[in-house]
Amino acid sequence: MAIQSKGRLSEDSIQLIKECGIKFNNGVSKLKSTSQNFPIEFLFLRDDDIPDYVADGVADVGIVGENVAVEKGKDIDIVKRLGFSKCRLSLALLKSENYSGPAYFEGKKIATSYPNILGNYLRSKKVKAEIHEISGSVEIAPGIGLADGICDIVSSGSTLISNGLKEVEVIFKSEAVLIGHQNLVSGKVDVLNQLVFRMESVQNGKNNKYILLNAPNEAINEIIKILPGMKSPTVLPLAEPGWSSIHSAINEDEFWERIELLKKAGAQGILVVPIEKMIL
Ligand code: PRT
Ligand code: ZN
Repeated sequence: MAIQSKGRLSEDSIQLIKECGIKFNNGVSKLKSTSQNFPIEFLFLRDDDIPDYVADGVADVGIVGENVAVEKGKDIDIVKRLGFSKCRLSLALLKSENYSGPAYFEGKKIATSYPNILGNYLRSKKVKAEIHEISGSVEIAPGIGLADGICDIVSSGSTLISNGLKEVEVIFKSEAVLIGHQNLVSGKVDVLNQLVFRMESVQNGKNNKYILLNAPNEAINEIIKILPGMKSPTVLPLAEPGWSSIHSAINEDEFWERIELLKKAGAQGILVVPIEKMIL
């Protein structure tokens, strides 16, 4: 497995692998490391090289930003979206410019490190613009007269603002992805399936909370409707007659809304605890 040696992806990639229970030694200057408890070896690389290594089969899988995976255009599979390092690839202009829509870029010069993704976008909008490929410091290009606009990665947007730019179009949304070689031998497919299963269990755990609450017995049916749980909630009698304790899992996205409904239905003493892993 190829992972970024240092940079925005490396810490979260290593954390995910460790949360999957895979132990390995990641010393600062290491280029390679073998897990002590899972049949996998890690290569620590620059992110730009990861799609090539995976396409060539030097690495079987890798973790890379989707922006890099797609830009490189190599024959690889996107096996799983990993939910971290979220960002977007956007077009931006000097803030003094009047922007009317993608046709603004007709005949203009755009600086970017993503010529392929940008080229596809411009073709889809039937806009002909000159793509000026540069490998870094893209955001200074309009200010120094090198280009009319830029196409670059944006996360908070503060880099654009501090360079006097405004974001006018989002052309691609990205997050870290697990990529795989297209023709893995069957033994390696089994290992990859185990790895994906572990990653999904970790992600499901993060997306859900374990909830425990007390309720009068007459409220149980209504509470069960609000809290469907993995199969159905656990209902245990409390020492106090006429009361029960109800346990279930609840999705992070619907959490606050459900809590309000539970309170209205008569739930009391609600406890919410994190789930480390969740096997569905
Ligand atoms: O050394 P190596 O080649 O391995 O790393 P790198 O410097 O090429 O990449 P790195 O570590 O900076 O980014 C790796 C991946 O992280 C990218 O390919 C994206 O998928 C993802 N990512 C997430 C980001 C950002 N957020 C991000 N904000 N990559 C870059 N940025 C830069 C962007 O280029 C711009 O300069 O941050 C600036 C914008 O940030 P905001 O918050 O000011 O908008
Ligand atoms: Zn890079």
